[in-house]
Amino acid sequence: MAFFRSLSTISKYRSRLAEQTTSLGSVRWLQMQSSSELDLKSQLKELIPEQQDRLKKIKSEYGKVQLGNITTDMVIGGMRGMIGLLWETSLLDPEEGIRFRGLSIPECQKVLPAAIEGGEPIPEGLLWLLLTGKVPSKEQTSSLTGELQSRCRVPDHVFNAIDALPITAHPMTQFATGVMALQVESEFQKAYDNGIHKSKFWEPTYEDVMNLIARLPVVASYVYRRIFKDGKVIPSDKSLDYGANFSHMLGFDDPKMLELMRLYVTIHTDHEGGNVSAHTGHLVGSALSDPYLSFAAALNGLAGPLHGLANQEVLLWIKSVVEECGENISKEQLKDYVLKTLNSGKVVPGFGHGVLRNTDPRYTCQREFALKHLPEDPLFQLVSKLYEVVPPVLTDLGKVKNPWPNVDAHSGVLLNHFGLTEAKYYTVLFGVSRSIGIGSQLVWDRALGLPLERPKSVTMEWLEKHCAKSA
Ligand code: NMX
Ligand code: MLT
Repeated sequence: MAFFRSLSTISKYRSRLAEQTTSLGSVRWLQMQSSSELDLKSQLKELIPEQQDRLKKIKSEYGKVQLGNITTDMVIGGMRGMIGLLWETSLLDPEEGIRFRGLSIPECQKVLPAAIEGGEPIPEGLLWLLLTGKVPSKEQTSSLTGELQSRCRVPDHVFNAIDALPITAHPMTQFATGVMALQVESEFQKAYDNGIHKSKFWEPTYEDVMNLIARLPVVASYVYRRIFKDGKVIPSDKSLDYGANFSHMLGFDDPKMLELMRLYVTIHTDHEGGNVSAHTGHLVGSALSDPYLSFAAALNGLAGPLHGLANQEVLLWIKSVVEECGENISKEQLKDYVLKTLNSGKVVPGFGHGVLRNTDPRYTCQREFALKHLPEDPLFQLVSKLYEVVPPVLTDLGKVKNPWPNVDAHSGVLLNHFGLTEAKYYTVLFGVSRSIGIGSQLVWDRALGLPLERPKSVTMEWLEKHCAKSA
């Protein structure tokens, strides 16, 4: 298939990787492109017709193939396990975890361009991969860094809208308000009002998505500096890549923190389509709401404690453990604290998952980062102890389907180590990263002409009657 055509520049390693991903996931063939193909939008223009044909073929050949049975449990149980939407950019395996266009996190760490030799991938590389299904070259990634920098101007009314909120408003409220204020510059909305043909919808969507991704670090760091640093804003540094520049604008220039931010933004981008934020962005986008409206809605889902706010909850919970029991807490004491949390009707934040049934690989790569850069950090050591203590306690409850840690169990202690100690801000970081996954899929939603999302709902009476008849 031309989408994954091979080129002579593919290294042996990449060939092996391509073979491996063929058998494992969505990527049929990974290619490294020649450095002359630097324009991402032209790449998409070439890929879209092929993918449109592919979807048409799936529809005509397999449209009536069953993908599973819907049970009453699924309908009243939050649609767990129910296949319900098309999401091209990533796929989640319950045991193995996420693959971005067929690549696992360790594979991304090997093949995506890094800012320093052997360092963490830079998020622009992942954005390219999610949009095209291809591993970008270093030149392509740098070109994308430049493209994002050229789009990062944020109009004053956005800062004024944020300033209209009390400083005590939650950072996610301030951030989502900033995103809504950015919406007034939507290219999609303008084009739609001017009567654009639906075959061209993806183009202004692409413009909005790229502008949104480019502008979010500016808005997010404004929120941080407004709330926690007396409003002293730090301008963007055009010599830096996306993740590093975001860290810089927040006020953190330690090279290790820049690496952490690159890793953080890369791994939080996408988690297939059914999670609350991605699904919300896709649902709202299906009404042809523009990417700003769709992403603002997604952020409001991310702000819930069972989803993205869990990263805030984890650090606050860890700090409450330390406050009550000290840093050198024994495993027995820690177990008692976990039981106390459960007995007061709360969840243990950072553990469990709607799909995963194993330790989240996003947790594992953060643990590896900690072992490399901050092995002696007392809160990291506490997180390591939690890994031993919490799963057996949750398993003993007899109802928890996944007792293992998720991405949020680890991120806070890393940020805290480098001075970003304000837990209430953490979900904003998650939000900046998630724009890359949701935005990439929104471009494909429009390119593939995916329809309005409108599942059927039923009442309890309907279920009683229907199930009594089928029993
Ligand atoms: N602590 C206590 N109870 C839990 C936990 C946990 N960490 N995880 C699941 N349970 C309970 C859950 O509340 C439910 O109880 P009940 O029947 O009384 O309502 C029962 O176990 C069965 O739930 P599951 O089917 O295992 O999990 P579900 O798919 O419903 O929910 C989460 C998944 C992620 C919402 C849940 O594991 C949780 O609340 N975890 C803590 C919050 C968290 O870390 N969220 C972040 C998820 C990742 N992200 O970034 O979005
Ligand atoms: C996510 O990254 O969205 C979370 O792990 C939640 C999910 O996948 O359901």
